[in-house]
Amino acid sequence: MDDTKELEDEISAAIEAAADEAALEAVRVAALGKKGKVSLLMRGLGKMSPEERKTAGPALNALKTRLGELIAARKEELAAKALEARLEAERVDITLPARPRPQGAIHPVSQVMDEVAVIFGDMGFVVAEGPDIEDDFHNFTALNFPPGHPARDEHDTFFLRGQKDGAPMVLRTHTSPVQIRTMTAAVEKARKGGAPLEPIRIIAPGRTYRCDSDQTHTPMFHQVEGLVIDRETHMGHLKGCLADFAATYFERPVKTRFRPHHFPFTEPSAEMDIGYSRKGNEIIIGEGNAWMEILGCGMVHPNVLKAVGIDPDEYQGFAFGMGIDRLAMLKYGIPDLRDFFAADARWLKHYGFSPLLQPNLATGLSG
Ligand code: 2U9
Repeated sequence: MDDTKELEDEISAAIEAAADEAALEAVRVAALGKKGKVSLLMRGLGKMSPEERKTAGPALNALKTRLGELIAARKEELAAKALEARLEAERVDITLPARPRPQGAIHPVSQVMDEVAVIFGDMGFVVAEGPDIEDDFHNFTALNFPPGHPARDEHDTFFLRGQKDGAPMVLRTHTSPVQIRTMTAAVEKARKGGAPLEPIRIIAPGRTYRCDSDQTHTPMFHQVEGLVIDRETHMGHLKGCLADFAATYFERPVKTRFRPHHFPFTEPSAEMDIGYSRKGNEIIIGEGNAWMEILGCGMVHPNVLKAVGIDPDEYQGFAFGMGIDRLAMLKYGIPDLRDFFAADARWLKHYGFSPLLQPNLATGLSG
């Protein structure tokens, strides 16, 4: 019996010393496995006299039970320790700031297109779009450009190999063709419905192309043009609409003036300047004795109305056009137009806008 006590001490110490579940399992097998020390003693019972077996049997069973319990307890202990170790190793400190995820940014051109759409949207204008590749009729003839007009020259316009009605297709030089298409559709709708022409109030933002490239001109740039057609629209509506636009866009009172000008598609035509002052090399928009032109406008030329089948004695309207890139540079102090198209992520990070921003007149156009 002494050697079972010795054995029990030896195995108990081995159970206590087992550093992990695998080691503990090895101790269990060595003690209670088929060839384990305790199992061999159990097998020895068969060779004992009935007398001896009467005490040895229960003693060995009790030993086996005790060791089994010790192993089970140690197994739980080790499992708890292993879990503790995992929890420590895999701990997530939820108080850490979120991992910085590279955020994109909205390009100033997209931002300004949204702002302009919100401002004119509030005045009842709808956004209209059209193709970048246009035919001669929609880009020139319908807009009262006579044959041989310099704007039709190659130095100004990108001509494509494709032709329509014998004239080359072009990359549109303005978004005016969109207004032509809109008026044509409205005339068609009125004719089909046997109803009078419905008033038109659209803006046409989009890409435009000119064969130009220098510090202030890029071959592709962005314009937004607007068109109002109704029965009694006059220059007062034009001036009020555009003066309002300027103040709303620049989000402050802005002095405006209208200077006579000429465009083939409007008569009379004007350019609208806004007042500004210069402090050092900073431009302060709104007040001051200096003037800068921000858009062109005028009453739609009768020839343009006739070209789309609208009777100029019945209907009249005004139109305007402005460069979006230039409006962005002015409002957000962006120095070089060419950077707009350089796709430099650092530039965009600096001058770009949050994708979560929704320009609106209530809380501000630029957040
Ligand atoms: C139709 C009739 C008239 C659009 C207009 C301007 C004046 C104008 C330039 C401003 C800067 C283009 O981006 S820019 O280079 N545009 O000055 N645009 S009136 O007049 C129209 C348009 C469509 C049917």
